Amino acid sequence: MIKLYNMTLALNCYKVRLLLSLLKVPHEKQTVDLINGEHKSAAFLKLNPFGQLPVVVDGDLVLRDSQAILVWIARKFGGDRWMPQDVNDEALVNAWLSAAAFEVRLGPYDARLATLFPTLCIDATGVAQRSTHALQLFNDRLTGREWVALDRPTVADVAAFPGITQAGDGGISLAPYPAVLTWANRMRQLPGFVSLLEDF
Ligand SMILES: N[C@@H](CCC(=O)N[C@@H](CS)C(=O)NCC(=O)O)C(=O)O
Repeated sequence: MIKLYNMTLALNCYKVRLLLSLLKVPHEKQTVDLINGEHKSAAFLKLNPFGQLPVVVDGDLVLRDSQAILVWIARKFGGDRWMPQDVNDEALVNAWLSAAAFEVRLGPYDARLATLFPTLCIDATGVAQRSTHALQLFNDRLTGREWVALDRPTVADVAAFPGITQAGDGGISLAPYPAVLTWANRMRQLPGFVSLLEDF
């Protein structure tokens, strides 16, 4: 069975839990105490030399990085519905996965870290401006369309959802971004959706 090294409040872990739940993939979770530095212990660094969550283990496969994990789960358990095989569609999904890992990470995700877990935030300078930049890009993209990358939900939506929707934890309001708010509610209607704090 797949094992997810996890911390409930860590948004990169939530991305993975969300897709596991949407695809109803059986798995077990092992909590890693990020707050007290367990992710920098020798035992954990053997698993992931980057010293970060999430990590997924499935037999011989040890996989880090939430985007890579989403793609792997999508392909292995969801066919090409959540991660398309078509080369153009795949490229679009990859482009928005990168936006989740970069613009969202440096904006609302880091704004939240700076507020809730200051010791885990590498550089909080300019997070407000970077949040505006990231959220405006997503709002523009989602204006007149239902999903981030394609005309159906993909891993790009799953990757973007946690950092964007928890922006309020970092004092960033989503009110100026109506298309983002509508998309977030659409995500919440997906069968199998779980919220950040939901145990399943
Ligand atoms: N690119 C990685 C980033 C992982 C990451 O930043 N994880 C956070 C938890 S959400 C972490 O482990 N932070 C502790 C650290 O970087 O020391 C991913 O997308 O999984």
